[in-house]
Amino acid sequence: MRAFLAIDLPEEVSAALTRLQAGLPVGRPVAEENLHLTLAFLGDQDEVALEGLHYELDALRAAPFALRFSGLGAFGGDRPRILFADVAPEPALTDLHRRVIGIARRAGIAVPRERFHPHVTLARFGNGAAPDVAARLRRFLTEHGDAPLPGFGATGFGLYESTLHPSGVRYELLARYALG
Ligand code: 3AM
Repeated sequence: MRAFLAIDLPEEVSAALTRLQAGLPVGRPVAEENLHLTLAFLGDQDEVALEGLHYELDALRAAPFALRFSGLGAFGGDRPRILFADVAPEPALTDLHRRVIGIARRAGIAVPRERFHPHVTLARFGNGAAPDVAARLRRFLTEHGDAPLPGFGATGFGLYESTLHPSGVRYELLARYALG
């Protein structure tokens, strides 16, 4: 199953992000219940590997920490693929990311070496937005890129299974790990 680890967002944060999405004229918005901050994408894993990982993550001890947003951004350059809310650098988050990647590798999960850019995906544009869509997205970013968003406390993260359905992606929480 396709799995990933993500920090959950408090309801007031998801609600604020959803209000922001409502003004977006282009792209496929991420459903409110699917908004999350990916800590690590684990790819396709069998149950045995995930059970081993779960056992190790359950034993992880880390303190909760505060996070805040630092504006909106897009991945994909001239042909944007993703609109996201940027998460301001936070050493405790970087450290947690590093630790869960280490734990996953020790559990036999080959996590790709990618730079960790903490973000919450707000909308997707497929393989790359066409020029007119990209222009409307740029206008949205100019107008709303600095919109204030509530900060929040990261108090835990979840192990999720991601499945694709004709109606869209569905995330199922498999396990939750509390911080502190
Ligand atoms: O929503 P975000 O951007 O946080 O993009 C996928 C999503 O991240 C990412 O994992 C999260 C849960 O699906 N993802 C999906 N496939 C991926 C891949 N092959 C991937 N990340 C890296 N490599």
